[in-house]
Amino acid sequence: MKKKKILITGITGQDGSYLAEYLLSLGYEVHGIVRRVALEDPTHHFWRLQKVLDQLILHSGSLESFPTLFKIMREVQPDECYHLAAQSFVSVSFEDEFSMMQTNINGTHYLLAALKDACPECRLYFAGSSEMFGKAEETPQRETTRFHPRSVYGLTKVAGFELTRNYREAYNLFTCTGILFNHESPRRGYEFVTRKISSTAARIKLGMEKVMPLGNIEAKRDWGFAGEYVQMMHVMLQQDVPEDFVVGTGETHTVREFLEVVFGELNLNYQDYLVIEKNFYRPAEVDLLVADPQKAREKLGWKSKMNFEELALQMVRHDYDILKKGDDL
Ligand code: G4F
Repeated sequence: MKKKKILITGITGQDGSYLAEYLLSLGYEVHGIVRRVALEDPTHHFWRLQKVLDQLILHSGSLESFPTLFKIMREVQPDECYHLAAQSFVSVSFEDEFSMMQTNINGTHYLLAALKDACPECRLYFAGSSEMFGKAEETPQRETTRFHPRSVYGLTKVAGFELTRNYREAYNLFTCTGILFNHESPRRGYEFVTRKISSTAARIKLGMEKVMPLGNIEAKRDWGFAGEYVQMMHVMLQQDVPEDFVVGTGETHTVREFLEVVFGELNLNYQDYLVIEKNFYRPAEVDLLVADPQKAREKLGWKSKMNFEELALQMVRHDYDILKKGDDL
């Protein structure tokens, strides 16, 4: 039987790498779009894909170019496309709003247009975000909760969500959005708060660092394990009808609690190292996010397995073990 073909944008990131591994394990032919600079410097850009790199088919392309996306779509003719690529660090959206708007909104629009013209049978998953809820009007947040983004990043995700819905309705395409709450892992980028804490705590324990600089540690997030969440992306595209789903654990915790678990695991008291720095505060914060994943539970069979504490422990043990061996993170 012919292998199903998959195309992933953002394949070099945390979610892209877990998704690629998962889909290869299901027997798919996995293609990825990567920037030319990544192909020129694979050691630096492909570390998350090391396990499966030789099984992937990579195409040089950029979200900023409609012709390139169209050409790749036409040549690959994927059965499913997972659009994960984006500028995804919320803080940056306050510093470089215009570039984030450009990449995230136009990139999604170009990809949808390329899909419609070059490969309309392909099913598309768009990576939405709980940042779309922002200053949420109800708790927990579900698919029907009104969006009130608090950053340009959140705003670009709302635009992507609406574009995805509009292409579904206007052109009868199978396109849907997963509204994923924060999902972390040892592959998380170091700029995000969980990985910043796990890596810095490990360095402090080993005498390589002295302080833990942070911003608002009272912010609450619904944190789950990225390796599980990518499986839901796949399940969403196997439904009979395209629909949008919220995916999260249904639990919320503060950044402070994450600090406690991580530093506690290393027999340290985070208060001895914590330095609150104003520049890590955001001009507009999202104070509280927590998912109501009932729809995903009922229709997709979703249930998060790794809890908050296990996730934090997994991350800090990973970072500590690597640094202790003398390797760099
Ligand atoms: O780890 P964060 O930067 O993640 P954030 O902003 O919640 O966004 C992440 O999750 C979204 C899903 O809801 C994704 F769409 C998005 O792409 C990204 O993956 O910050 C978490 C919280 C914030 O409230 C922030 O103000 O931690 C607080 N925080 C406190 N000190 C800090 C810091 N965040 C960072 N990155 N660095 C700090 O020093």
